[in-house]
Amino acid sequence: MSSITSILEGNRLALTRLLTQVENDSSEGRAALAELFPHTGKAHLIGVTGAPGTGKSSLVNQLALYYRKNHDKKVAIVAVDPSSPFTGGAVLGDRVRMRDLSGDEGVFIRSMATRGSLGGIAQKTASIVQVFDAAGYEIIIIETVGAGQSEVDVARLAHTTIVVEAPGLGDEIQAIKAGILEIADVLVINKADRPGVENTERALRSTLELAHPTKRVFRHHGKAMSVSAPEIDPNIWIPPVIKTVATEGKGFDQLSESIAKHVTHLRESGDWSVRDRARLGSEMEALLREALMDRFLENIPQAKYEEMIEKVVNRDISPYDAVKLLLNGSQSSPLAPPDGTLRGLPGGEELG
Ligand SMILES: Nc1nc2c(ncn2[C@@H]2O[C@H](COP(=O)(O)OP(=O)(O)O)[C@@H](O)[C@H]2O)c(=O)[nH]1
Ligand SMILES: [Mg+2]
Repeated sequence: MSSITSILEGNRLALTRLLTQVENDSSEGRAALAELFPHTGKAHLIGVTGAPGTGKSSLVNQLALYYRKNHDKKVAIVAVDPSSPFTGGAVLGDRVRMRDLSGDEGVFIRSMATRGSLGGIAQKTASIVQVFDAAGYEIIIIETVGAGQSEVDVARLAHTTIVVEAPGLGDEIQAIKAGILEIADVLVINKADRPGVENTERALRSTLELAHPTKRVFRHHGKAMSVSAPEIDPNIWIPPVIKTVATEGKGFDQLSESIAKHVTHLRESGDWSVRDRARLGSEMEALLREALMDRFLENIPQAKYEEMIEKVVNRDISPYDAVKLLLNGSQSSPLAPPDGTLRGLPGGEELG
């Protein structure tokens, strides 16, 4: 039986092996990804992001358990967080909680090594997610630590992005950046058992109101009328605010209900395909950039490249001129290789 067939049939050993190949960006991995790709596009990708310590890993655990118990869905967890219990940096309590999920054949947990460039991590995460999707995991939860660009990258990858906040993380305004709210489809205040929940909720709702006004005032026959945003446009999604206690499994009925509503919204508004297209488009673009750069560097001797940087550093020429010289100076144009293939792309030979 081919390894592809094993993956499609849900063989865990074959899956583990392939995930490693994909993470190492091996040629076997790339070939398998190309073969598996037609089987993808079925899973619901849920991103979970937020500051360290807000309880993301605990929440992801509980959410996975919830989908197992109440929906009997196959769940994969991809943790892109150096402090995640899944990545081995676990305190004992986290390991104990992990026991809830281990031994369940319907759950697969994979942690990502976080070395390498941010772009590289996003690319690998996208590939890993494709493997799980093809292997029949219906819910794929991606946990990333809230650290700027990685949040945005995950939001781009996921259909539904959950932003996790928690009370008592110092200055509320600091914790609740407007930028993070822009990517949130569902807002969670975890640790709702802790003091200060009301403050966090108030701060969150007022920031949210700025980003997504829920009421608009109209002048109608000289009278001011307040109309709620969904009445104006039913396609507008206003992120709900859900309170959870991840350590006790509280609030997960409401959380899963909000997630389900978001899926319905994505389907009905057409945003599901819009997001799918944007995600695959940016993945393709990243691969294209990488392939073009590889090909370009192949045609330019390293010494020449270094020499050009030197000239720019000495202010002899501008970066623009350096690029122009490098592009014109190569033997063959990097855009038109003699063998007509795009090297470095999975299945590149088909692109001639
Ligand atoms: N009191 C309380 N503690 C929680 C809750 N959720 C998580 N924790 C604890 O907060 C700490 C950080 O949780 P973790 O899931 O690792 O957070 P992460 O860094 O965001 O992934 C752990 O000690 C958890 O047991 C909660 O709802 N209430
Ligand atoms: Mg974590």
